[in-house]
Amino acid sequence: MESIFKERLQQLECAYHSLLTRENPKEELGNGVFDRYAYPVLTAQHTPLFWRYDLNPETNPYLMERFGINAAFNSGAIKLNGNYLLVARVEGADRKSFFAVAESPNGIDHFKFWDRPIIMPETAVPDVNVYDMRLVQHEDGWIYGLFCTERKDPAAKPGDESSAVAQCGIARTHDLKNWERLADLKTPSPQQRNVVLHPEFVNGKYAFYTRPQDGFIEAGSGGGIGWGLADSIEQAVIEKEIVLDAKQYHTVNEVKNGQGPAPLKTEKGWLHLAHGVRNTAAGLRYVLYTFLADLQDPTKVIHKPAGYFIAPEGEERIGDVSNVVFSNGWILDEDGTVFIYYGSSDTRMHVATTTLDKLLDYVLHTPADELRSGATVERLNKLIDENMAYLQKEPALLATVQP
Ligand code: M1P
Repeated sequence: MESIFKERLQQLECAYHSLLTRENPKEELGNGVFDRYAYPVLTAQHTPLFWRYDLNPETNPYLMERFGINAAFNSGAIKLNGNYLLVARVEGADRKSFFAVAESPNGIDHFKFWDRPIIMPETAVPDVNVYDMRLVQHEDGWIYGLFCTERKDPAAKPGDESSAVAQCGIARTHDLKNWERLADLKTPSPQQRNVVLHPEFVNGKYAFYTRPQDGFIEAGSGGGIGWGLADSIEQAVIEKEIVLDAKQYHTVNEVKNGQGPAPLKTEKGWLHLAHGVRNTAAGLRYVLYTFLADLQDPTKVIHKPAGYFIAPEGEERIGDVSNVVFSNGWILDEDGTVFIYYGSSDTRMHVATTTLDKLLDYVLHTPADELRSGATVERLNKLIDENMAYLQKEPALLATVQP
């Protein structure tokens, strides 16, 4: 028995080591806007063996998993001391999510979980489930983690074991190790998810992107990416909530949408990444889209390319909740590289890379959705006309691009 245990442990260690040290090559060609990579950056198998197994042969002679990990996805992201850190949503086999930090020296591969998950202090009403943390380095000097806290709906009828209430939990830290929990955000909406803190004060107040929703799943009449101000962060209360990017008929966000990570400040405006959800016969489809908001008035959307920026592809399409990409973390490097971290199908994490220049070019020069097929055809014909005219003037190019 002892030799079986030892052999199995050796095999597990070997597989774990290869996974953690595997290089993650950039995929070829791409669409010119961003690059994908060959492998996910985090999966359930990236969690340490000493989380999943009792490593004592006396108490676990078969070397069975004693603590199942189902998934590692939807991660907040931040760069600290030169390292790329993801605060992942790790989901146990028991369906409970918790937060754990994984660190990489280059943001693309070699992500390794810290030895212990985050111990998130609770409020007077304990969270049943916590997930999808957005990390923000705020100008007040703290790093904030805003996340969804879910509890059973106290108004659920007897026998209803699935109705829940989602709200925004707020915690702060300087090192991602020690966290101070603050009061949950209060807003005029019955439920909230996808709440994100704006990195700067606005009129001396804390500013929040919200996602007002009527029920746990349905954004309902509230829908859209909202915005509100609060005097205090310790007891954050938003009295007035407005919608800055509404859901819209026959677009990628017809059912609902939500802010991704905190926006990046650029010279052209606040650059946003968000998710949009549409209905299909096969269920909901989650994609990522971008938009730019005015620097002086962050509630004013000034550019919004039509359609999606990233949609699920290949293995990304399949998982616990299929046909989903979701992002709540990105990192802007000093050299202008942007690391976009996104979860696929509520199962695993990926990275895509681009630059701030490319993102601004994309958001400024991709035409907006004009909301009709006819207008889409007009837009396509305009591009074809311009290309035809250009190809006539450039015979060398005409030899490679055959119209
Ligand atoms: O299952 C897809 C996503 O569903 C929720 O997002 P939203 O509130 O916009 O519907 C979240 O639970 C998210 O974690 C999940 O990826």
